[in-house]
Amino acid sequence: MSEFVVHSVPGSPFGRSVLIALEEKGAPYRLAALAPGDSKGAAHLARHPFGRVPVLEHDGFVLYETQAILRYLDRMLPEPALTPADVRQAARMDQVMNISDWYLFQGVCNVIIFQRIVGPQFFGTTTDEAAIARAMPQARAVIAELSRLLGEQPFMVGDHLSLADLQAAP
Ligand SMILES: N[C@@H](CCC(=O)N[C@@H](CS)C(=O)NCC(=O)O)C(=O)O
Repeated sequence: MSEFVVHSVPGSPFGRSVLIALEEKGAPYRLAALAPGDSKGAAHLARHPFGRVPVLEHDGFVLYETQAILRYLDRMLPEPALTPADVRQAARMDQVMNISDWYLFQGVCNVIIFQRIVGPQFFGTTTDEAAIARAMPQARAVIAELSRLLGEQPFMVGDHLSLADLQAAP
């Protein structure tokens, strides 16, 4: 099996989802670390026209978009399976992944984590408390819904780790 290369900024939640998948699969991989801001440089834009991380490189195949990467890895490396065989559990997994993309990251993480951590630490910006306050209602709604779906179980879906956990946990 040839090596998987993950181009990502260390700490990126999307990048971490991919790294967890590779760990779970026991696959040979390496993190090609980018500095914050490098995602908009020419070298990375050649891999990802929208200037985001992560990007996966595998045997000449280049793929971006975290959900696409996670599903590629799960099909390419079938053991252990990270997609439930049960149709309804698989649908629930897809739902959690989209909640994570559309409501948790967009409008919550990209505001609150940027304002509190990424901006001040890497770009020298000051925290916009009003932007955080505006994001809080959506943050509460998303956490409440993910908590409801998780219930008292250790995993988001069924009795096993799935791609839903890999995307929600980071
Ligand atoms: N839809 C993309 C989103 C990836 C994304 O937004 N990654 C963030 C880091 S967690 C990023 O690249 N931010 C850099 C930027 O916005 O310039 C995916 O699923 O891979």
